[in-house]
Amino acid sequence: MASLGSFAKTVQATSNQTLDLIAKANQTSLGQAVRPFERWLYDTGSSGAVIRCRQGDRLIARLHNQLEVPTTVHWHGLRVSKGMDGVSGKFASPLVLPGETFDYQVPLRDPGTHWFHSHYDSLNQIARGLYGPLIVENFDEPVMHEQVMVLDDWTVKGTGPGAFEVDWSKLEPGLAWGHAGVKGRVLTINGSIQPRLELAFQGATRLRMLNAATGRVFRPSFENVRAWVVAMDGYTCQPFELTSSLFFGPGQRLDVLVEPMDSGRATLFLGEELFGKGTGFEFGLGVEASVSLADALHAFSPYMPLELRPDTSAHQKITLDMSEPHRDHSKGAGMVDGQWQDWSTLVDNHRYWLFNNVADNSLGPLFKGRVGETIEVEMLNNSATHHVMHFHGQHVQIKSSSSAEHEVGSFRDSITFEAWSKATIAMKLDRPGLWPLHCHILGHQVSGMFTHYEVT
Ligand SMILES: [Cu+2]
Repeated sequence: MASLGSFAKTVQATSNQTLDLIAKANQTSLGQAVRPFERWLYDTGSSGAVIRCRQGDRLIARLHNQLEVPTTVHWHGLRVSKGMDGVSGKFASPLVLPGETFDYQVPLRDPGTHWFHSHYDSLNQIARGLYGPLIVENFDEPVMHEQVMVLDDWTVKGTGPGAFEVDWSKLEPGLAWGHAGVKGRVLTINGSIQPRLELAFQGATRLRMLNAATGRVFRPSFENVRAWVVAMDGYTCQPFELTSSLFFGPGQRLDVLVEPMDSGRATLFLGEELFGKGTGFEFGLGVEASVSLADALHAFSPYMPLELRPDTSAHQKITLDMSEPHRDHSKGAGMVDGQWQDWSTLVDNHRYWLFNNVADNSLGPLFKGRVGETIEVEMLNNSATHHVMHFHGQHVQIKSSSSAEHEVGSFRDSITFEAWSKATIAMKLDRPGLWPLHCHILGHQVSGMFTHYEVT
């Protein structure tokens, strides 16, 4: 039976009201195939709501930590000030202990589909459900039927439907971190195996898709709908028709305008690279359309905030090399705390990934720059799996890429790199602080792929 699942309700937040965001445990079910279990959620009056705000407003969110562990909230896709980013320690955002509260001030500069999630023990806390969609409305875009779609996967044990049990042990350090990351066998949309998804008939629906999985790069494709991509990572782009599928990495958002065709059932397939078209999720057609697809598409054009536009010549050029520990390097396999280590020492300590030969940011910032400077980063994926590079603090512009799926000229907060691909990005530094840069395949983040940069 189809269920509304999570994210069926919406709370509208405005500048003059504090929104209570309660992190707590709930008994939940993903559907009949999986036994009920304890899931962690943000409650805003109803558990697991979509937060909607307006561009130009300020979100004031009061986190109440009712969990038994510390936590934080990261505002993914929103350009916040130092201390509000949800990364604790030297990154200056407080760790919110059990029973404590903290007020986050989130300026809503950039419209689009964004999200918020824990950034403390993130692999574990995001896997358990501590995330939610955050939509910043743009008044210039046409009003139409919308469907929020939060994609996730769940690690389970057991022998089959009805007997599956969610299995948190897969989050423990293990070889999955050294490969494609931790991936679950059970896929959900809005927390349900059989979600109720509704399209408008004879007109446009805006799908606001979010990949909240900790390790799975989805390849979404549609059947019996016309589908046009209008935004990636919240940033609107020149609309293009989605005729096959594309890489949709953890942390990323994808806005697609769809219109059902006359024949056949409208279906979204969530596949993976090389594994066919994947699990199908069918749409119902229950809502009358307010705008045609053709008219709706006219209203979308690339969003490029002036203050983020990099200068044509960079003040600094940096290289970021993503690799596994080296088996044949003369000095050693990789560095931790300034020391070269051999391959088995790194792997025994679950250090499976390196940035510029270094695991865990242990040589200090990747670069230091001043506000106003333009930094160019050549990003090389010298490995046989995907990585999703997520920039905190500033957003970046893709300047060139070896991948046909990277829209050159577009702005992003996250970029999915296919195996052995590379891209050059440029960023204009506009907010002081220490800002993380890490892989959003969270098993990679905790096994070496975490660094930072410093803006003064
Ligand atoms: Cu990675």
